[in-house]
Amino acid sequence: MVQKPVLLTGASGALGRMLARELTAAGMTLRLTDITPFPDPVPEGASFTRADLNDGVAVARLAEGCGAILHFGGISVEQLFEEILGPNLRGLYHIYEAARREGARVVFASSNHSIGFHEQRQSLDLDCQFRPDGFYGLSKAYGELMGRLYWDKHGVENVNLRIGTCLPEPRDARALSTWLSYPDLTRLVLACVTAERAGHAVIWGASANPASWWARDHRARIGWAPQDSAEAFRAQLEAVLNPSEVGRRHQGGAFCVQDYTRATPPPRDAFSLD
Ligand code: 15L
Repeated sequence: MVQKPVLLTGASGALGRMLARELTAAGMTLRLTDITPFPDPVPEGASFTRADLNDGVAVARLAEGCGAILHFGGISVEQLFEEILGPNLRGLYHIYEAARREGARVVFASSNHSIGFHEQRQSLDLDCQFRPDGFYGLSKAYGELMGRLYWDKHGVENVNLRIGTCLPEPRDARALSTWLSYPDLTRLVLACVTAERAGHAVIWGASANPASWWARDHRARIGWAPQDSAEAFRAQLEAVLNPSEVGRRHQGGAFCVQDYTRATPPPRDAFSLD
């Protein structure tokens, strides 16, 4: 699978730029794409094509001959439904149709915001209920279920990375649980592309943080174990808390607070009344 080119969407975003650099350095041949121009010199071993995920023909063309699609494109923060709809829902369908045609594996940048309304004091397995904390998180749950459908119906392999907080360094108390270092993400993506078999897999995208809320996923199948940890930042970060009670209570943090209109907190157990 590694010998074939790999398509990377969202290449001009922070994670896309970092992956473009690191994956080509690791010997991968990349086709980079984004709706915005690539801001860096295109690394050796890569090419860049500007394209809109709404354009199914362009996505299909870009994926021709690819062994894997790293789907990091689309809106990456909470937005109005109409803004999310094109890139994150229709765009994802174009990615999966292209993968189906090419027999390519999809590595999907999902997010902890697909489960963001679970409380921070809860510990979750990969088969916990989706509890999206906005339209963005809902689009990530949809993306994971799209992967479920295309594996069950068409045998399209996919690995869904429920990414926590992927930054060069953690910046607040919540990230002591959610941080994913850049090197851990790079190793994770490499493992997803090179793993012999993936099926439909879900992996919590977080470093080896002792304060993690997340356990039990498909990392062994992919052959990945995180090596970094946010714990070294504890002293400087444990007092950096979200100003809102809603943000401190739930795993999605600040995303839960946006457009929140309930008078009382949602139930801790997904299906209970209070
Ligand atoms: C995400 O999914 C976002 O793309 C990113 O901007 C962060 O906010 C991250 O989650 C997080 O939860 O920290």
